[in-house]
Amino acid sequence: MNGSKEHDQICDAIVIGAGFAGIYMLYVLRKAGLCATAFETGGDVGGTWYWNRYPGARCDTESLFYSYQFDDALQQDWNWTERYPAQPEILRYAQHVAERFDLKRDISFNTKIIDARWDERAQLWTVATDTGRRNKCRFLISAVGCLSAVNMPDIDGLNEFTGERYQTGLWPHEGVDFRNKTVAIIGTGSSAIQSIPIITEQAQNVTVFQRTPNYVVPAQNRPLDPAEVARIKADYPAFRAKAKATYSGNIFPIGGPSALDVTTEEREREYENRWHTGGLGLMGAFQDLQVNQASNETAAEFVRSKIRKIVKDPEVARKLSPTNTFGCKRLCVATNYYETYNRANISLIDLNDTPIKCITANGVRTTKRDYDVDILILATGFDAMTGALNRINIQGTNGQKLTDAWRNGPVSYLGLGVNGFPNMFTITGPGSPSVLTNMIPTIEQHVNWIGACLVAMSKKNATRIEAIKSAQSEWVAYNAGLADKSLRVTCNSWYLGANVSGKARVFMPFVGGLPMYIEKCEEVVREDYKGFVIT
Ligand code: N01
Repeated sequence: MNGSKEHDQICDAIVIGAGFAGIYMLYVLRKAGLCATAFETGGDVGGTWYWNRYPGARCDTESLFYSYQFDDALQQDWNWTERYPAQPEILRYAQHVAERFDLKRDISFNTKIIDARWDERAQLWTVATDTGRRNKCRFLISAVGCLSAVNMPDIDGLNEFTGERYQTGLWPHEGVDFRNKTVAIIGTGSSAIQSIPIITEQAQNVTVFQRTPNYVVPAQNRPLDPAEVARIKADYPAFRAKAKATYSGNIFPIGGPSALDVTTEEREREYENRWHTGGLGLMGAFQDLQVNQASNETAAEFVRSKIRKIVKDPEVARKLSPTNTFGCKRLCVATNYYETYNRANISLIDLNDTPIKCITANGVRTTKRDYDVDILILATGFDAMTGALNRINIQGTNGQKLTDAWRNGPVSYLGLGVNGFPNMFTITGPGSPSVLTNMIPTIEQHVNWIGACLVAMSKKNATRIEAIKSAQSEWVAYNAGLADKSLRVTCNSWYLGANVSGKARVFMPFVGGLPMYIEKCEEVVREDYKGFVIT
């Protein structure tokens, strides 16, 4: 590490990242009387919503619930305009929160942490940034986000392309002018599926390169009805509590029976209702959709039947129809996705028939032909859950690297702490429900837990906390056992790290659901931080 000793500054905590997790962590640390500072690669707060500015970027969780609840005045004062918030509105909200609670003064923007090392003798972390700064802290708190390290696809010739090239997760702030342009989009995950309808409306011609079709449900987005907002705000804590008691922390109901224990008509009615209601609720139509393949197939076939009805060209409809388990990859929520394929200026290339050979100076070359384009968009996702942390050189006790500890997949106790990395906390880390849930309430639960832990340590005059190896191994094995019973392990999803070449195939988020997880976290506290050594 560079930097002279006189530049070292010591604070209680350093927070990595100033997205929704980072800014709330700063708030909680300050309230606890601790001195804390955050470093953020971006030029402002917002995290994922700072970077993902592609056309159509929008959250698939309802705005009234994809928001903080720690401050009642904040949740009463802030007025969301649409059922599903668009990226600019979410970014404005993050900025509002940072300004309202005067958090920006403790954030260094445009500064990336590149190195963090634990010093056992001094009981301190030393953190270095790409701007040459060096800080010391007692606690290192990761708020790096689960989907922030973009995944560069392993395609030959990417740098040969001479036109405009964009990645959905690193979209230019000034926007992109698609008028009279020919566009290639590689990837058909959530980011592509949200942006394709809008780009196709603007561009002269769009070619979509699809490797795996996804299940896409309509958002049925709409302006929020003031009466509905008033009803929720009048009883916000009760609505929040109801959401917290569900598997994913969402407000939509989860069906009671098995999909196979109702008549065909009842099942279709339920699916139709949820399709027309819109959003992720289709996942919860029946309680066994994620564990019973035959039940799952009824939902899968329902979506395929919708595709056949919407898309006029039967061959295009066939290519768009997924055959993998419904909900195994993250369900996509969008507006007019399938309808867009009825336009004359869009073509769908199935990469299973004609794989990409390489990128040329002019566009995309498949095994069949060249597609020359003005703009190439990589909608190829993220090195999820571990990528952002692994890109920092983190070293724990005895110089052990986090990348080595996680070589065979991430190990963590509760997704909060890692054995061998004392005084390091990971907000929504691997091994916690994180991406399977509504992220902002989940972030709040982790931040509150970490804040309370630090206060408890301070009361005991304790200075060091570390996850115990056996507790960690038990937790990892418990999650793996639950994941093996779920249908979520049956496809090549980013939950499993399967989208990144060479990454260990391990189901990373905790799959047991939010209520079970929260109870476990609370039990650990009740039993004096069982599974951690506090000294
Ligand atoms: O990324 P993805 P994303 N050649 O990994 C393809 C959240 N999110 O940015 O499936 C060709 O889902 C890849 O193909 P395959 C949400 O949690 C939320 O879209 O691996 N294709 C896939 O089609 C989401 O799940 C929101 O076969 C290649 C695509 O690229 C997560 O972020 C909005 C390839 C990547 O899809 C990630 O979504 C946006 C290659 N070499 C994102 N490499 C909302 O809130 C990859 N692909 C609504």
